[in-house]
This record gives sequence, C-alpha cells and structure tokens, in this order.
Amino acid sequence: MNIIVTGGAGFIGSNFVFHMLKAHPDYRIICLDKLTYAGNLSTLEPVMDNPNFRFVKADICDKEAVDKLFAEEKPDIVVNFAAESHVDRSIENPQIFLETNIIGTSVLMDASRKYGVKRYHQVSTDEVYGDLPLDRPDLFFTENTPIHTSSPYSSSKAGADLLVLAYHRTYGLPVTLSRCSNNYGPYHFPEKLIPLMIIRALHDESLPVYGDGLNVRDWLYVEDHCKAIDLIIHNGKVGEVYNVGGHNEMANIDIVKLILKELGKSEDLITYVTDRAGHDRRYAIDPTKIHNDLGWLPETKFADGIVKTIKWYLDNESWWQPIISGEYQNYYEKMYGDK
Ligand code: NAD
Ligand code: TDX
Repeated sequence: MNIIVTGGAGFIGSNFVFHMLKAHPDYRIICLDKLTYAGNLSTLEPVMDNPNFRFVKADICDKEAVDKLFAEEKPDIVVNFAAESHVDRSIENPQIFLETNIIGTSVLMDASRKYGVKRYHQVSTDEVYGDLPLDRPDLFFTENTPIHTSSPYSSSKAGADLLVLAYHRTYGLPVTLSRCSNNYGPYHFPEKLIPLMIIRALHDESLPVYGDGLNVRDWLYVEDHCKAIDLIIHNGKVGEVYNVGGHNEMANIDIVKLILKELGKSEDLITYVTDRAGHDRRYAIDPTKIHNDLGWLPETKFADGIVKTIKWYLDNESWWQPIISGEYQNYYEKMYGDK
C-alpha cells in the first residue's frame, strides 16, 4: 500500500507518519510538504532512513510537482494534512489560506482522479461548524450541524470540505472527510496555545490570554486523532464525514493555570490581552458516529496527556529552540509587540 501524506512535516501530519510506519510496517509512506514556517524537517529525522519512507519537498498548489509525484508513486491513498492552520495568521493575511487550503486541495484531488487513487482523505476541523454558546452545554457539533464559519482560516477549510464532497458527487472520487477538535501533544508548533504557554512560562515571560480567557476548546491527544484517521481510511464509508473529538472541554484560562501549576510557576505571569477578532466562544464535538460505526474512542485522558506533553517540551528543547527565532520571531513581534 502506497500512501501520500501531505503536510507530514507539521504537527499532526508528522505524528500520523510515525503512527502509520509503526502500525503498518508493510506500507510505504510518502510525505509531500512545502516546508513552510510550520514544517520542520528535523521532526522527520527519526524516519528519514526508513526504507518505507520518502520525503518530497513540494507545494500542493504546484500541479506539475504533484502530478510528477503521483506518476512516480501511484498512491493507493492520499491523506491531506497540508494547510495553513493558524487562525491568527489568517486574520493578518487571508490570501495564502485560500491558496493552500482550497486551491491546493483541488490540485491534489485532480491528481487523485487522474491516477485512480482508491481513497482521498481530507483532514478538516470542527471550526467549520462555527461556535456554540457557553450557556448551552447540552449542544454539540454533529456531522449534520450547518457550516457556519467565523475566520478566514475556517472559511478556507469549509470551502475545501465543500469541494471534496462535490468531487465525490460530480466525479465519483472516493473521498472521506474528518473534522477534528483541537489537538495537543509532541511537535505542536509554538504559536498555538498549549506549546506557546509552556515555552513562555519556562522563560518566565508573560502569558497572553485573549479576552476573558473563558473560551472553550475540546482537546484531543494527537495520537488519538491519528488512530481515528487510520480507521477512517481503512474502514470509513466513502462520501462520509466523521467528527473526531474526545468530550474534553476546557476553558483557555484553566489550561494556562494547569500548565503554570505543573511547571511550578506563578499565575502572575498571566496577562489578559486584546481578544482575537471574531473569536469563537466554544467548540464541542459529538463523536457518536465514529464510535458507533468504526469503534473509535479516545484513549488518552487530558490529565495524562497534558503532563506527557509538558514533559515532552521539557525534554525536547533542541526541537523548539531553533523554531522560536527568525521568521517566527518577526511574526511574534507583530502579533504581540503592542499587547
Ligand atoms: P501545521 O501548521 O503544524 O502543519 C502544516 C504542514 O503543512 C506544515 O508541515 C507545512 O509545511 C505544510 N504546508 C503548508 N502549506 C503547504 C503547501 N502549500 N504545500 C505543501 N505543504 C504545505 O498544521 P497541523 O496543526 O498539523 O494541522 C494539520 C491539518 O489538521 C490541517 O489541515 C488543519 O487544518 C487540521 N486540523 C488541525 C487541528 C489542530 O488542532 N492543530 C485540529 C483540527 C484540524
Ligand atoms: O496566545 C494565545 N492566547 C490565547 O488566549 C493563543 C495563541 C491562543 N489563545 C486562545 C485562542 C483560542 O481560544 O486559545 C485558544 C486556542 O487557540 P489556538 O491554539 O490558536 O487554536 P484554535 O484557534 O482553537 O485552532 C486550533 O484548533 C482547530 C488549530 O490551530 C486549528 O488549526 C484547528 O483547526
């Protein structure tokens, strides 16, 4: 089985590459990644010499490069993780989100049609459903919740989702789609809430909490997400959407306080800053469908996962230290310089 994994040098994609090489030692995994600021080749170092692994640096929007790779590898399955993924960046510069997340998806699907790929899987997000009110804890996102986006990021992901379902209906492309809640774990890029707070707390720097800090996210350990995708590409029904989440809702401020407690740092580091524009209030996934149809359940409890994650960042400074320089530093200054 040949599987092309796009965005495999990023957070979830790299964890998926590791998972697949371990769970299916007879599969060949080909990672296609542009290595944007969020892609890190050092992450994939442990598998670079694996004969069942190949890395190719290319842009999913580059038709020629994508066509060449599909012609060479004749993939059975394509799993598309490649995306611009940070909401705050999409507010600063929406254009690249439309290019990568929508045009890139269409380029991959055109190649999948041309080369008779047996399954095209699109990795999407719960953000396409918009948000839920804080005072209605009885409400959850199901696969039938209407698309109702808030940010340029979520709109670009929703655009891609609609295109994926249209390619299935119009051309009969055998697609599946997963919409996952917030992931956390190793190799999470330090612009996102959990790694950002861990690293800044370690440096005794202020921790920028947006708005009142009461926004709720539904956290899932990244390995559990990878297992869900593995199940969907093998046993999921073509044309279907699967929500992936762990019933693990937490307010941002509680996560920040938990990190400070684990690191033995003072809550005085917490600084409330200007809220994110259009900030979604609450995400909460109903994972009944993937549980009933495919037998998936999250295995890592948040209390254990967050401790493992903090320990990983403490043990792997050599991974994140080079990242928090250069381009990222410029971005950071722009975002937080006046906050
Ligand atoms: P990430 O930003 O950490 O990694 C994205 C990867 O895609 C990087 O390696 C980057 O180099 C690559 N990439 C970007 N543009 C590319 C292009 N044009 N061509 C080829 N490669 C390109 O993202 P992530 O957090 O790992 O998210 C992966 C996917 O999962 C995304 O599609 C995202 O929308 C989705 N998702 C993420 C979360 C989350 O909590 N992180 C939750 C739900 C869904
Ligand atoms: O400095 C910060 N302060 C803060 O309060 C940052 C970076 C974030 N936040 C808040 C905003 C959110 O309510 O923390 C929450 C989580 O923020 P992010 O880590 O940026 O994630 P989010 O916006 O929820 O989106 C994530 O989950 C869904 C991923 O980045 C997306 O790619 C995924 O689709």
